[in-house]
Amino acid sequence: MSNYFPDVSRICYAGPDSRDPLAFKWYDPEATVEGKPMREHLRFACSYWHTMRNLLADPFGAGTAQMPWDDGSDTLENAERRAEVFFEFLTKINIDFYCFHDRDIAPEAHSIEETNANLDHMVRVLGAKQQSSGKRLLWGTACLFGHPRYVHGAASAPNVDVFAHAASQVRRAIDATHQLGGEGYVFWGGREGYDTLLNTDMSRELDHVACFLRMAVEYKKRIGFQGAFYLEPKPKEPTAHQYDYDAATCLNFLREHDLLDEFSLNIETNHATLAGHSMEHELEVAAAAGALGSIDANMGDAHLGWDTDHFPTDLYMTTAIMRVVLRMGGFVTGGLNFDAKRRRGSFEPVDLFHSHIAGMDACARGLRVAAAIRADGRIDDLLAERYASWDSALGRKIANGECTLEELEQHASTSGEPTLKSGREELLRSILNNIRPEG
Ligand code: XUL
Ligand code: CO
Repeated sequence: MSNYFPDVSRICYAGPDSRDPLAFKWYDPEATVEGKPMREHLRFACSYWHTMRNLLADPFGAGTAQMPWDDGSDTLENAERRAEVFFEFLTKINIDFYCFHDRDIAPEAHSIEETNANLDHMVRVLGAKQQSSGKRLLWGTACLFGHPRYVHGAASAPNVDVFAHAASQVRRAIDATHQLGGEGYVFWGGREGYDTLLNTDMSRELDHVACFLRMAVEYKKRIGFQGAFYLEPKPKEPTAHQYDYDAATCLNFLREHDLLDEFSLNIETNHATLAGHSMEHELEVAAAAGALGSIDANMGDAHLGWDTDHFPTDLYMTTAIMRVVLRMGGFVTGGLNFDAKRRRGSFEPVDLFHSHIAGMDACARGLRVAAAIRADGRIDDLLAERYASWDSALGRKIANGECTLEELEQHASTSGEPTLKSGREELLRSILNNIRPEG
């Protein structure tokens, strides 16, 4: 193995009392929670774009990230070196999966043929690295937002030639994902949305996006790709309005265009908050529709209205996330992908480790607390009790659609004024605060 991080050896579990900055305090990959190893619950993935390609520039200043292995060129040698560094990182941080955009791993060239050849080359390089390291691809995707040709959108572009370019790019990105045994493929509508309705035929654009996705589904079936297709909601950035606004909007779009059987959602925390929702809300909406596929684990800053992609370190939030994941029986093809970047001031290579350790430990602790909440049972019991009247004969009759308004009037007039109970919010929060992590 290469040695681009000479001062870091493999990160190990040292327990909550450890003061070693380069050790896990809560993530013990083989320890079991609810009978399953933590690594299988959490299915951590590392994003190629943030870890290898993010220079930490912001709108006010240049990149600060120190990447001594990267000469900044668009050569295949540089791309291969990045892959070398990335797999050393995955091995040392002990993350099993990764995710990429086509353009993260291989440089775009002057012709489609040359670009595809670059991609094919890097797929072979990454395939060999997966083989020797045992690492796996959680999902792949196409970058349909970076190149200037996508300025007005890709699948929603007003220009059909742009749509064709995007289609050809997605075709190859699905091929790459398939060849690398990817468990899923993400559609994040980078620039699918609008800046002003003055120049936008929204319903026409949405029909085009549906055609695009339908062609992708047909292609997937044609080549025998078994992985999951995910749609990733986001309400704004880079456009003023993104069509995949939030989970409910995506589900409605998929239902309207008869695509719901073919897609589930990849929910990202900071996108949820940009939409004015909590992550828990978005996960509940997706899970209720049987469509919670995967998670982009990050978070925003409460003081900023931007998609800042902080590493997830809020323990209440990671607990809420893992409660939903446990309740739905765990991930199938999905996992927790760190779509997260270090702060601009955290520019040293070792900060890649500190940031991932912080995120992994927060998710692991969230998992342990979520399991403890379930084992404790008080919160679930209070919830069940709150709806107990719906377990009555009348409640079941209504829920089964077998009741009429007239019957209910009869019931209301004989049962008297309903007896109400407290919602007990503070009690619930107090119980939550006092539950200790399992294990
Ligand atoms: C952008 C974002 C993307 C997608 C993949 O906000 O989240 O990185 O996850 O294209
Ligand atoms: Co994302």
